[in-house]
Amino acid sequence: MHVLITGGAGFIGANFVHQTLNRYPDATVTVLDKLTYAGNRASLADIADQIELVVGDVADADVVDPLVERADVVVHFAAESHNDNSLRDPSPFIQTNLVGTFTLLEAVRRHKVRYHHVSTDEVYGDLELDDPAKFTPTTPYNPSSPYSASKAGSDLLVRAWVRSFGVEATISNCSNNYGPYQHIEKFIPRQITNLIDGVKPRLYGAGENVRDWIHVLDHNDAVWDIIEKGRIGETYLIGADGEKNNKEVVELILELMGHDADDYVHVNDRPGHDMRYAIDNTRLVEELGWAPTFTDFRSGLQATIDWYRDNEAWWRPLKAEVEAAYAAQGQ
Ligand code: NAD
Ligand code: TDX
Repeated sequence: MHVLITGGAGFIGANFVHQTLNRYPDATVTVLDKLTYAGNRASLADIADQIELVVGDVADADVVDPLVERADVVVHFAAESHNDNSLRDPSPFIQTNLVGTFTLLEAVRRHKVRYHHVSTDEVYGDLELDDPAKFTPTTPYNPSSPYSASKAGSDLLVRAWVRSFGVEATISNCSNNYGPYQHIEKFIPRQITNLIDGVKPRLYGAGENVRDWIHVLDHNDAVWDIIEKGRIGETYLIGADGEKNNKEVVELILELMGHDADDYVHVNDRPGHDMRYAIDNTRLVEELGWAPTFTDFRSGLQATIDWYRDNEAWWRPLKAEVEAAYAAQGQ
């Protein structure tokens, strides 16, 4: 089996590349990654001799076409992924997330290659804190930010290419991931690395916003289950019943790192900040038999803290620039 993994030098993609080699030792793996600020060659260093890394843009048809032609399956992770960046400058989100997905879809259509599209629960907008509802595969799309709008648009392109051109595709919409190799611009690794640096964690607004946390390895196991057993044209929601508000998460990080649980600061809120995400994973569990392995958030978070402590060389070069950009926003 020849697998083409886009965005394989990013957080979820790099974990997926490692998991793919464990799950299919005989697979041939090609990674297509532009190595933007979010891509890191070091995330693949230990397996560099077992994969092919092509540095290129998913929106470049000349690069994409020959790679797709020789693949049996394309798993598309590459994206601009950070909401705060999309509020500062939306343009790369449109180019990579929409034009990039369009470019891949045209190539898989031409070469009749199986395609899996990795997306987010943010396409559904947000829920009220007291709403008993969760997102399901039939929840209407209602994205809030340039990031989530670009992901929503890319999902709709996939659906249209399935219906109009018979492309063999599946889509997954997953909740917030945590784990090793996550860029330190994101909430959990930002606070862990702040504390390592003796800086207090930064909570946007009141910190009541709820995210439905899932360990990245559980997300990726579900992606492989969908590729192997999922129904073509279907959307699967991936989540592990991990709802927590941001304040609870910061308090737990502080406690696990040996600080007082209230030793954080409130900073400017994110404009348009989604209040709550929650996933109903019934289809994934009942149809494909998936179950999460990381069911204890506390121990998953402890392992993640240990990873950032043990891998300072991986994140240190990024820290000053990330914090300078946040400081400019009062965050
Ligand atoms: P990330 O920002 O850590 O990594 C993105 C990767 O894509 C980087 O390696 C980057 O270099 C690469 N890339 C960016 N633009 C590219 C381009 N034009 N061509 C080729 N490569 C390009 O992102 P992530 O958190 O690993 O997210 C991966 C995917 O999962 C995204 O599609 C995201 O929308 C989705 N997702 C993320 C989460 C989450 O919690 N992080 C949750 C649900 C879904
Ligand atoms: O310093 C911070 N303080 C803070 O309170 C940061 C960086 C974030 N936050 C809040 C904002 C969110 O409510 O924490 C929550 C999580 O923030 P992010 O890590 O930026 O994630 P989010 O915006 O929820 O989006 C993530 O999950 C869905 C990923 O970045 C997306 O790629 C994915 O689609």
